[in-house]
Amino acid sequence: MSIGVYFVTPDGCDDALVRAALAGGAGMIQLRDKAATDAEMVAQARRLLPLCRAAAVPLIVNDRLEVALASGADGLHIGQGDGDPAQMRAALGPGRHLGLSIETAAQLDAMPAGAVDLIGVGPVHATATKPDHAAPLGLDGAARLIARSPVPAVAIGGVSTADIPALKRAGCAGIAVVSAIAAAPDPAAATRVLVETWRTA
Ligand code: TZP
Ligand code: MG
Repeated sequence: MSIGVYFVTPDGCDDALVRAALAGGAGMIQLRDKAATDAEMVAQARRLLPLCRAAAVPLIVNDRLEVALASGADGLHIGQGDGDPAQMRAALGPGRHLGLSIETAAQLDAMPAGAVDLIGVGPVHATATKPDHAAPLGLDGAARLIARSPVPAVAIGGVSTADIPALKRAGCAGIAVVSAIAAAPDPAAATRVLVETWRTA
């Protein structure tokens, strides 16, 4: 699996930001919004799905199984506190993607076989985007988890272009970012730089 640049939305994300990430070549989009209601997330996912489909890019919903199912999104991404991956896998049904956040080797060892398509390994660095994040792994710690993973992995948490060569060498399927795109003055251009850096690393 090659994803390249996986854009994870900030809370209250404007659709235009997702359009920009798609225009810049993002390979996967995750709709993550800790503040929105389920109904708002379903509505936004339904608006974004045709854009993602036109770009042949999967749209994944963070945390909320019901939103993923009601919107017809391509999958779900859950954290360690969001339920049993095997149950989520069964509830999602065949053909939908399931992602899981992994912060430690113990969590990776506890991951049920066959349930998860992709892990998000992190945080690589401390980040203000997720105030309750676990201890940062650093590039070496992230690389060790990526090497041990039975499924493809993306690295997340304060990731920037400077991290890309080491993460690609570690065997990542891609990098997952919020701020590197969302906080950039030109999000489409920032995505393009990340994609190109990934491609040539
Ligand atoms: N999970 C671990 S770190 C993180 C998430 C959702 C936030 C990543 O955001 P940023 O701005 O790319 O550091
Ligand atoms: Mg979660």
